[in-house]
Amino acid sequence: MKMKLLIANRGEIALRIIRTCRKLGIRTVLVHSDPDRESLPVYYADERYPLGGSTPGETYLNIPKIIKAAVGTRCDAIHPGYGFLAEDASFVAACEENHLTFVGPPSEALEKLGNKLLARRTMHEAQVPIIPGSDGQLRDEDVAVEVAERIGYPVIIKAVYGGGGRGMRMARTSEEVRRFFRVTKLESASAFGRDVLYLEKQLIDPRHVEIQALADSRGKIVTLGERECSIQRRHQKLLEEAPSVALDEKLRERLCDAAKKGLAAARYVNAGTVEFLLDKSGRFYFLEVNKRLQVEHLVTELTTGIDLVEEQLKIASKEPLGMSQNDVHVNGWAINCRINAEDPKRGFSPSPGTVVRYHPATGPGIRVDSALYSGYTIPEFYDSMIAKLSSWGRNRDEAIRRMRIALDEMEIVGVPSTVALHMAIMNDDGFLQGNFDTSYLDHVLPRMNSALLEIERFAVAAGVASKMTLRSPPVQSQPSTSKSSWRSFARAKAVAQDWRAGW
Ligand code: MV4
Repeated sequence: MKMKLLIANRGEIALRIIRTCRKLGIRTVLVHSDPDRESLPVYYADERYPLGGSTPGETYLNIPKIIKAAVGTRCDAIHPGYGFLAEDASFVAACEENHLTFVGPPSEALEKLGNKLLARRTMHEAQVPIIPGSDGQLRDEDVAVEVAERIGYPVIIKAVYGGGGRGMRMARTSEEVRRFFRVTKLESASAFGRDVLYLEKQLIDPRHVEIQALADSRGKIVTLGERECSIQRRHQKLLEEAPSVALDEKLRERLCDAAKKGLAAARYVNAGTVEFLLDKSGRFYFLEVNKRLQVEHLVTELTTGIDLVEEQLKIASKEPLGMSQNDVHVNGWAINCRINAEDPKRGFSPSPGTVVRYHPATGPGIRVDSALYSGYTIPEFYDSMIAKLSSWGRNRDEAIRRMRIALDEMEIVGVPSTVALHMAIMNDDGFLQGNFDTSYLDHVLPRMNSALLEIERFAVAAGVASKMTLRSPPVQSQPSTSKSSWRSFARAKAVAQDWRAGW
């Protein structure tokens, strides 16, 4: 592919995109903020372009600066990664105006899925099941109560322009509908700039399962199976796997068919994901379309062998899909753990800092996507995910066993991380039995938290700088040779293993 690509993102996803570009012989330009100047993707990109500034608004969200960079470096295309400008219709329009290929859906498709109500309507017209609720926006409180009484309580009042779990409230009675209609409207106006609301029946503790699809510019669509994303905390996914234990072949086929119909109706092009909620009786409902490459795309890559970034670039270059549905085979099982620099002691609040030692896990069936290196200082301006640790196995059990080994090997010293939490999940009966839904962490986290705090006490008492450390280890008073520091590391591991045996 003859192309020069600007990457409008940072961290592990910028590195991920660069790797595929190097494979395909595509030249890359990476824009970056001041704090990201010494990041790995900046080092690996063919060209670097400083945007100037630190905040997202000054840099990765700044449309004029990014367009100027792309035009000035003679790029043909822009890959937005995820987050930042990945689903921003005005950014896509700015690309189109400047004859830059946006690696993502065309603005027309973004419009058809532009907000939650439009997406709901598009899916409904395509005969994709949607959650029972209001047909359009709720004009006033009286209409809201009318709809709620018709579909039955509990209901959820949702802000059409809300996101990430913000701007939604559960109501159990007509009084609550009236009260929450008013507060959600006010909150929505101030938080999202628009106060349009709708209402849905509330599903109780559903599972969250999503279908990955690829659509080319000729209208051909293939699905690459599902990802199980129920294990999340406050609407932040923590761990994803493919396939999902909740689907049998028949249900999987119905979900994939629904995703295809929905994306076709939206005239969708490029990689996209259709999210569904699954209720306890095996019914499924459309939730949202993710119009981007997702954080968790690698579990799909591991089970299908398809390079999703390569497919995105080919589709953006107007190439027809090189595969048909019969060529897609889901093989084995993959799990992805999001490693965040977060402190379980302080309610998992982001805890940036300097990673004094980083040792990624390796070995059979292990993949790590990360821009970390020993000595790297995590900037405070961006999100707290610092690595994605994935395992693949011939079946779920093998993927879990490999994940345990990898979590045990992974060393992130200097900042607290979610490594120990993932290990606790890999040993939890509910997880092992596949018996979980979106409420999973609410139930098990209080129980796990005491274990996580135990680990910290142990680590501090033993002076151990292991991945079990939930906060920075004490600064070493005398510099040690690499040999002796390696020996103390090995000793610390032995102590940790003895201790863990009794855990
Ligand atoms: C729901 C729901 C139950 N019933 N809608 C949360 C984020 C937003 N995108 C949609 N969300 C939900 N909508 C109805 N009618 C439960 C959730 C929900 C959820 C959805 C996906 C993944 C995790 C979740 C955790 C809590 C609630």
